[in-house]
Amino acid sequence: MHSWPSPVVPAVPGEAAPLRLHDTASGRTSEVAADRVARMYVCGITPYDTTHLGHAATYLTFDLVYRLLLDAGHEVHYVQNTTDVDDPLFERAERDGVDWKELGDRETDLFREDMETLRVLPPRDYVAATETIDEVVEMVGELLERGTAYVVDPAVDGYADVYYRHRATPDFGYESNYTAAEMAEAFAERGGDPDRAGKEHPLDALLWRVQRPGEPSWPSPWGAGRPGWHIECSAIARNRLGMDFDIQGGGSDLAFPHHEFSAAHAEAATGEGRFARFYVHAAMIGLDGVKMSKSLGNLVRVRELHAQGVEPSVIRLGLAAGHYRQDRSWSDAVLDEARTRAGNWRRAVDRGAGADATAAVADLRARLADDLDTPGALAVVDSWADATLAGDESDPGAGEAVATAVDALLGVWLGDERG
Ligand code: 5CA
Ligand code: ZN
Repeated sequence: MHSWPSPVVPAVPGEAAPLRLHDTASGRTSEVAADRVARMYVCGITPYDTTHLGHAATYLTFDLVYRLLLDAGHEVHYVQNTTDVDDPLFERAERDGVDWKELGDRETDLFREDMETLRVLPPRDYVAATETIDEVVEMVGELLERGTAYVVDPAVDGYADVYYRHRATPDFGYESNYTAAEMAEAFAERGGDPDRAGKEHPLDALLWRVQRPGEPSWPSPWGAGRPGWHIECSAIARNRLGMDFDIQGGGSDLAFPHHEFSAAHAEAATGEGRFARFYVHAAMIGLDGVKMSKSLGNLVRVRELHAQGVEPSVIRLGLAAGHYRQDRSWSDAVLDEARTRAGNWRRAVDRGAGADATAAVADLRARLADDLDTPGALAVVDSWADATLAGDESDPGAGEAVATAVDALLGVWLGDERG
């Protein structure tokens, strides 16, 4: 399906710093040693109630990754999915009396608009689950062939669903590093079905769900049905990026089971080593201390803030005020601080001449390249703005240079307020 329009990313003079990121699997922060074409997959939305600030924070985090890779001279092959066929979508469609497909299409459109508003760089391949059923069917076939998947005995409840043997890869658990107890808890909480009778083990993950009454279905050798969740991202990523791609990303709530199983499925199907080199997770955004989620309903939506006159750069600055790996809350105080900051930066940039931009831009790059230290990066620009507003005019082209760097590297627009 189509992606969204790309903002222009200006080139930044000076030298880029190589990007270092924290990898959940190894627990280490190290250089992303990508080839000329860096390959990144980021899990997309389940399109039924978007885009809240938690979603925005996660996609903005990977937008920074993208921008830093570009700055370092890479081309980026970015792939993102939408989970446009899944239980929560059906439940919302049923509640609202709309067709699930229409709901998914409408919400995906809204998401695209929100991403464009926030000046998020679009994926090259934006892929709906419903577009890739054949890829899933093929991969489930590979897993069955290799003996790493099995069909549940239909005598149990009438449905011969296909499941993945969770221990089929020798190092299952390497991605999240969860203990068995943590796995059991997270699996039950995040879309798993530990109590489904007929499975060999409670942690085995659904690959193909045979059609239940009222549910959409597609043909397969195991009967009409629909894909499980993890196999979808596994197939979409592998078929576009290959194995051993650079970055698999998402929110921290996806570390287990979703990313663990996406990786394990692809590794078991191909026997070709690891799925991704880095597993990168953005922490959770809450509202006044409680995790923001569609199921809890405590949402602040991007489009509502924007409609209230909050400019996109202020949303970006509010979310970037904390580090991406730190759970944090949105609040009026965060919003006020971001507004004040955007105002200071704009006033400083508008002076034209200002404090030394070369040093500020180098420091900004260094902070961002160090595992996206956005609090440090904002502090660098704050100091430059403070010095400039205090009267330092030593660098005649400073305003434009800093505005360009802040635009390219942080996605923050300091020109005329837009939209
Ligand atoms: N479609 C699946 C991924 S394949 C999914 O998790 N969709 S989602 O709509 O529930 O979430 C989309 C992205 O937003 C995921 O990366 C998720 O981890 C992230 N996300 C959801 N809630 C929050 C939150 N409160 N804070 C930060 N990120 C969040
Ligand atoms: Zn995913």
